[in-house]
Formats: sequence, C-alpha cells, structure tokens
Amino acid sequence: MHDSAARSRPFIKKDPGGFKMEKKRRIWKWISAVLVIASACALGFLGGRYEADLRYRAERERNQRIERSELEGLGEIKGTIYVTGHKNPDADTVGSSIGYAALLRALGYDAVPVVLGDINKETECILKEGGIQAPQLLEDAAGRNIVLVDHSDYLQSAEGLKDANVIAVIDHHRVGSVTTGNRLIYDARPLGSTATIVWMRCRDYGVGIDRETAYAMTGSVLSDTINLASNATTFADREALKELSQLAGISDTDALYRKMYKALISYEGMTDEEIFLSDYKEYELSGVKTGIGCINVYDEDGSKDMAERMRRVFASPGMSSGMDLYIAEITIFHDGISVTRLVPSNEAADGVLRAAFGDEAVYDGVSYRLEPGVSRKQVLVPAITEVLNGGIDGLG
Ligand SMILES: [Mn+2]
Repeated sequence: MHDSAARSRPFIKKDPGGFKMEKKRRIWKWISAVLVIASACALGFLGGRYEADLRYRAERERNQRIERSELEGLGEIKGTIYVTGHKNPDADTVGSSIGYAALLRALGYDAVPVVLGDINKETECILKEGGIQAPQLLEDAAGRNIVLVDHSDYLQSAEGLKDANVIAVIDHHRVGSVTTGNRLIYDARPLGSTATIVWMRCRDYGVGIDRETAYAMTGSVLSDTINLASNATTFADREALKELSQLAGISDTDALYRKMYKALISYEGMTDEEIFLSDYKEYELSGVKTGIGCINVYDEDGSKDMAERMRRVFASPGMSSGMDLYIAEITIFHDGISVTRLVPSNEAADGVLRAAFGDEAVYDGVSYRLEPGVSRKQVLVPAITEVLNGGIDGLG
C-alpha cells in the first residue's frame, strides 16, 4: 500500500533520502545567496575603506609638504649646519642635537650634531649603551650655520654665536637672549624634553628615525622627565618615549633609566668644582648674573654632605668671579622621594633664596631644604626672576 501510493505521486521522491537532498539544496541556495550579499557588502566596505585610506594618506602627505615648506622660507643654505645644545651638555641637549641633525640630513641638508664641552656621565652611559658616537666638539660658532636645541641664551651657548647664522631654535625653556638678523624657525613648546619636540617635528615632516638616533632621543626623554616622574611630563613625552624606545629596540626603559641614574649620581673621580659645573647653567635674570649648578644625590646624608662641599667650592677663590651669585641645587629624586637643598654662594644669593623660599624652606645654616623638591627650569629660575624683578639689596 505504501509502495503504490508513492508511485502514484511521481513528483514526490520515493525515498526519504531524496527529500533530504532537496532540503539541502535549498539550504545551500540560501547560504550562497547570503554569501554573495555578504561578499558584496564586504567588497563595498573594503573599497570604501581603501578609498578613505588613500584620501587619508594623500591628506597626510599634503600636511607633511605644508610642514616642510617652512624650510623654503630659509632660502638656500650654503655649507654645513651645526646643531648644538647648551654648554655642559646633558642627555637632552646631546640627544636632541643628534635627532635634529638626522632630521635635517633626511631632508637633504649637510648637518652634524656638535657639543660645547665634555658630556656628563649620564649621557656617556646612554651613548655607550646605544653604541652611539659622541658628537664632535664645536670650538667657535662664528660664521657658521647654527641650529640651537634645548637653549636660547648666549650665556649658555657657543663662542662666536653673535656672528653665526642661526637658522633654527628648538627649545622647551623660557625665551633666552639670542636674537637674529635673519628669519628663522623658532619652535619652543613647554614639553618635558626638547627631544620630544624633535620627535614631533619628525612626525610632522614625515621623516623616519633610525635606531641609534632613537636610542639617543630615548635617553633624552628619560633624563629630562626623570623617567616620566617629573611634573613637567606631558602626554607627548609619554608617546615619544613609547615610540622612540620601540624604534631603538629598548624593551625595558626602567632598566635603562636605572643605569643612567646610577651614572648620574656617581661623580666618580671628579673634584667638587667639576661636580658643581657638571650640570651648570648661567642666566642673566633681571640684570643679575646667576649661575646655577644641579647635583643629584641618593639620600639625605649624601645631600647634607654635598651641601657642605658646595659651600667650600663657593668659598674657593676660583668661584668668586664672573657671576653675581651662584646657587647649588642638590636633589634627591627617586622612588617617590623628592627633596631639594639650595646652597647660596654669598650674601646676595642668600637674600634671594630667603625672599623666594624663606616661608616653605627649612634653613640649616648651609642650605635651604625644600620638600617636595623643585625644578631649576620650572620653579627656581622663575622664583629668582620674580624676586630680582622686585629688586634686592646690593643687587641691580
Ligand atoms: Mn632639556
């Protein structure tokens, strides 16, 4: 009975397997329809993405050409461009010089980084770890093309700078005393390190950074931002450190910073005067010539001991000339400890420090102790300038 009924309905497949086949075919039809629609959508989407990508790339290239066009304004530059940081070169000054010279070379200029004296121990450590050659010494800037990085003060700069052709200033300090007769690129930004500005300029111009240059610049950012712990640190500095350390192949920046810090506070084989001058800057603040040396120590005992040594340095005959006043800034800054001792060189310096910090600092007869510590660039120089602007006995 079953058999004959099946035969009498020819459009229905006799066996249940055939029925399944029909169902499968229908499912496959649906699947292929969905697949066709999905791939059409995907193609459309990817096509849109590709087009957006092209447009983005074209726009970025256009922006980079716009950024680079400021160089046209400098006209033709004949001869070598010397990129220099300040006297008593530190890690930021050296790394920024190396970085900016590399940027100029990538743009077709003949540019070399130079230094104005012996590099400090921290910088020595960075260059050694990165396998980087130290920049050549520049004796005299007169008659040369000069780019200044990390400073803009005659007092802190090269001999003969007044007779040089300054074509750019890249800095993160207050505006200094340098002036020019010609137009120039002047890029000052309140960021943690000058190397961060150099990194941003490489991005803006669309110029890649090689491993060694990135290594030197990583050291700059680590040093000037105190491994991102300084309150001068900005988002840009963090991003710069991330990208530069990656380009440099440095997997552990904390480890590098520890090595740098150890080198920084060792002062091995140096006289007290050399220690004072190792991170020393001169300023003319409201007409008063001020010399400030920064020294890093590990703990309170080291700090007190160093304050005594600096007082003896100030009493030595070699130190009494040149500046109206000197200040030694002794800093403990690591693992959450932040203390500064300020040692004045003479009565005038003492008066300035008392006026600026008398309320918050503890004076022990040798030094003014501040906790938390203060930065030379961000706090000390502005505070002294304010006091001197108001006038103080015995000083202009
Ligand atoms: Mn700097």
